[in-house]
Amino acid sequence: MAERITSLDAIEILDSRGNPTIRVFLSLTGGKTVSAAVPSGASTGQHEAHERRDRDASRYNGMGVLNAIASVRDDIAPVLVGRDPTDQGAIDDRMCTLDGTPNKTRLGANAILGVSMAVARAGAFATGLPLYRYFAPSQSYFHLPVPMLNVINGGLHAANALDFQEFMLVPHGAPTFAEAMRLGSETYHALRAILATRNLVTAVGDEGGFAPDISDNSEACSLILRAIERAGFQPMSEVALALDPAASSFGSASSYDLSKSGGGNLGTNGLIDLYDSWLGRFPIVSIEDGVAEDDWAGYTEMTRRLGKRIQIVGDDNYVTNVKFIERGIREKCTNAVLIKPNQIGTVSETIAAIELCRNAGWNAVVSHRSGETDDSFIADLAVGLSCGQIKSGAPCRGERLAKYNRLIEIEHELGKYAVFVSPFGS
Ligand code: 2PG
Ligand code: MG
Repeated sequence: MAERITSLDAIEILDSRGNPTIRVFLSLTGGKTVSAAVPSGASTGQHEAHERRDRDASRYNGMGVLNAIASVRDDIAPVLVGRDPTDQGAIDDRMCTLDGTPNKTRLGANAILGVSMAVARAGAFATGLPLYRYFAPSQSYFHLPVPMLNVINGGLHAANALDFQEFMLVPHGAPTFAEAMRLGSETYHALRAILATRNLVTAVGDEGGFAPDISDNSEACSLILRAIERAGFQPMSEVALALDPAASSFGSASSYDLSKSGGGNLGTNGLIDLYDSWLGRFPIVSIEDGVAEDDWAGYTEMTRRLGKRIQIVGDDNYVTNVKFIERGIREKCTNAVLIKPNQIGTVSETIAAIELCRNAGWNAVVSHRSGETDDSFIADLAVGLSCGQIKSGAPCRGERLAKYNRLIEIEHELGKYAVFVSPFGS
């Protein structure tokens, strides 16, 4: 007999920054209970789906999620109990209609996404498939994503003077995902040793990367380049670099303030000139949010100038929303999109965003949030949808490793049906 949803519940748990978030429990007629937990961002795009917080200053500085939990119990559960969990599309649609607002402000995207993820897990269970395979049941070979490991944290993720938020390792010149993680981890440890020798702090930021007290953005790239060499790897062909400046956090439209790092004020073209000059100095293969989310013309210009040489990723400007990605495709703003389920609020809409990228010939990079949980949902999503890239922070801190270790496990389970190919042509 087909499984049906018998109950839905949620509790308030804490994320990796110690802030409340929601974990949803879903039970099925056969007695199985699955759960899912929702992450939370710091450098959020302004059009992201609404994260419902209580704003009750007497609890968790207003960040409690008891109202989102009430959405699950009182609004969503009554309409989903009795439904077939494999009906993901219809269930997600039903929740959106029930919410009735463009940005999921009434029920909260955190409540809706928690349920949507739990429904996907329940659907996978009901069909007897691992989650990644449930997303593509008739597929034999699955692509493991190339990891992007954020090893130096700045911007809103660390208390140093770096304006740029993420300096990532891309260990893509490896035969398997597990080997790529070894390259990444060994480079990470080489970086720690270099920082220690220079008496720089080796404490880590929100995503497990080091947060050294340096202020020169290019010095962060130099340190990583040195670490790649010290670990014994070939810069670029084995281990490359990717950046997420998250430019909305230091600028808007066409004015960028790099004074924190001593870089002065730059216009859009000046900022693109800076990136351009770095391409000659560092083995960079990808830049995300190089300009601010409202600088649509800036994205287009950056892609025109650099898009043949490197991957240009849009995050804050697209917020995993097909409406904005369609605009990006029309205006040739980027050639890749960052995919974060909680920016849009349902699994179905997340998949629609990935499929839109694929149809446009663009890359889709699945991503964690800076505030995370031990839920590894995005690992299965990246494999099931053959996304080819994932960013989940440094190879350090449990909530980051939950995703990478899940990928190692999936690769092991797939055996010869696991494919690891670099989108950066190594
Ligand atoms: C980003 C993310 C994840 P946050 O900007 O890409 O690294 O950060 O979750 O804070 O938005
Ligand atoms: Mg980003």
